[in-house]
Amino acid sequence: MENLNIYVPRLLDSREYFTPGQRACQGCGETVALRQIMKSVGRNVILANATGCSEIISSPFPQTAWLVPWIHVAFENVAAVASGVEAGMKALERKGALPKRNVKVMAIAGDGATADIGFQALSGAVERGHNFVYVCLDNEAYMNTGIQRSSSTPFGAMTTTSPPGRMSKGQKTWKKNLPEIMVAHEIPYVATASPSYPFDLIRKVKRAVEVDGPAYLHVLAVCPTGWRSAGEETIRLGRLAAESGVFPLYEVDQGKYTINLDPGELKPMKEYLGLQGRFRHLKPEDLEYIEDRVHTNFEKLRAKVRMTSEEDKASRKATKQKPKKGKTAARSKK
Ligand SMILES: Cc1ncc(C[n+]2csc(CCOP(=O)(O)OP(=O)(O)O)c2C)c(N)n1
Repeated sequence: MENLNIYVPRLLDSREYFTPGQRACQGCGETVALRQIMKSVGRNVILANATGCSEIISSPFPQTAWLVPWIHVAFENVAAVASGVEAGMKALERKGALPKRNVKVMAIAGDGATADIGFQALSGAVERGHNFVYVCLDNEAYMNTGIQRSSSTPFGAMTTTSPPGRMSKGQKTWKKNLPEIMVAHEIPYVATASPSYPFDLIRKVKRAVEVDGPAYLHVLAVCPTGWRSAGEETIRLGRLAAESGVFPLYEVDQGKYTINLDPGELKPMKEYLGLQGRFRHLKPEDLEYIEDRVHTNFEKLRAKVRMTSEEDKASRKATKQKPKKGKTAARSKK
């Protein structure tokens, strides 16, 4: 990919729907992700955006960085609002009061809004089968309010509410596995993505928009302010997150798992965690402890790929073996 000017315009919309001039911190991974997401979605969309960095930095009255219809909603109800917009448009189209234009509805929220306060609304909206895309921008803490822990903060990380000290190693709990919780809802499409892999992210957004029914995208958003990392390391950190297995890039399309980046041998934990001041207090044995867990989880993911692959299904059929787990058929739009 030597000449980006020749290569990229063929794949990407040159127009911006999330414009420059917003007020994010230097090196913010979330804004890179939003720019890519919006290029992939285009303008035929209505966004519901929960309170959080993405909303704060993009909409200081009377300015806005959004060139598409955009609704700011509270922390806890972004999925409820998005599902209401989708249901409302469907009803109006049915009555002939609105022309059928296949407008997509998308909810955007941070990990605090998704994993904690807005979780109930998200579970309800996807369970009801609304045709919408939910994007969680995971910067792994409540960042815009001053770096408080969320249930998506990784084990050992320092935040203002999980400070390390004599009695503590920082965050005491393991990161809540939101993509897998969404898979358990049996929705048509779930994927993780990172702006450090733009073409992978853009493809996943297109797939999420195209499926009929709820789709969930979990996007890693490196946050130099909260992670205590250098702004110029943002893209590298996103790559290391995937290559170390901490944030595996995978998708579950109609129940079938695919790992989009399996490096074979996972990179050592210290390459990834070592670039972040929030893990500076951890000792080598702590890194080993985290690495063990990461490797176990990656193995589980590989096993799910095998279990849901066509080849495996075919061989089970041939030997008339029953699958170990229940049916993984995805919930489709009602
Ligand atoms: C019910 C409720 N609780 C708390 C807040 C205060 N608050 C606003 S944004 C925010 C943090 C949001 O965290 P996250 O969703 O991870 O977004 P980020 O700021 O990291 O982008 C909090 C706690 C609120 N607005 N409403």
